[in-house]
Amino acid sequence: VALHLHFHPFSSYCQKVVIALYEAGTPFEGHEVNFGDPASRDAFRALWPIAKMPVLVDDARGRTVPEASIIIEYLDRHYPGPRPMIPADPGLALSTRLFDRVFDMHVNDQVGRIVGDRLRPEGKDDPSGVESAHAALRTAYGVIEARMTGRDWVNGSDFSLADCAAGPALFYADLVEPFGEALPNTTAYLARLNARPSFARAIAEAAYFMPYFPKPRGAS
Ligand SMILES: N[C@@H](CCC(=O)N[C@@H](CS)C(=O)NCC(=O)O)C(=O)O
Repeated sequence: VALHLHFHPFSSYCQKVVIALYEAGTPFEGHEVNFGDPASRDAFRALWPIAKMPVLVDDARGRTVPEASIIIEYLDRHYPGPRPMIPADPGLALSTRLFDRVFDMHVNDQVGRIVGDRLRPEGKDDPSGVESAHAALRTAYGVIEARMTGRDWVNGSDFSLADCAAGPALFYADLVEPFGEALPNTTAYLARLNARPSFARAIAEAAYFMPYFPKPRGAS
């Protein structure tokens, strides 16, 4: 195969790309990055000095592509699936990119702040940072709840880049800041995502790692 994805099955940004690959039925070889192993970490850093997963290497075109959204746009252009992940209509393309940003920056990265704090050494935690991440999540939930009124996917009927971003982001967000009963559209949207074969497969492949999901400080 030409496409090599350097990734980890438990990583939300990696799942985002894996969903797009499964949606298109594009063959690829996965290479698990292990940051705990210096050889794996150094090899990954040599590919992309920023050293954030995922990174796609395309042997056929001689390109190394980092950043989940950029990888999906690259796949859309060179290895297209049955329907584009970024729609041709300019208005819909803009909403797709906007909600891709909302799910990455205002959901996924906020979850990362909360979960990352759980891994900090005793005394180095940041309760006010965690509190502001929870507040940012609640604000983002309001934007998502409004968008998902009367829509199955972010753009209505067609699954897109924004839904690839939404799946892992909302899956983990609901674990750290549960949606509760006030967000029926978001709750139904996550249920649709969970039932989508591409996302269900990505989550099933990560299931073995769930016991390692960091628990809140003080929880046993
Ligand atoms: N903006 C990047 C974010 C990627 C990212 O944060 N990846 C995490 C895993 S979900 C990572 O590699 N973390 C390792 C680290 O921060 O050292 C993208 O969209 O691909």
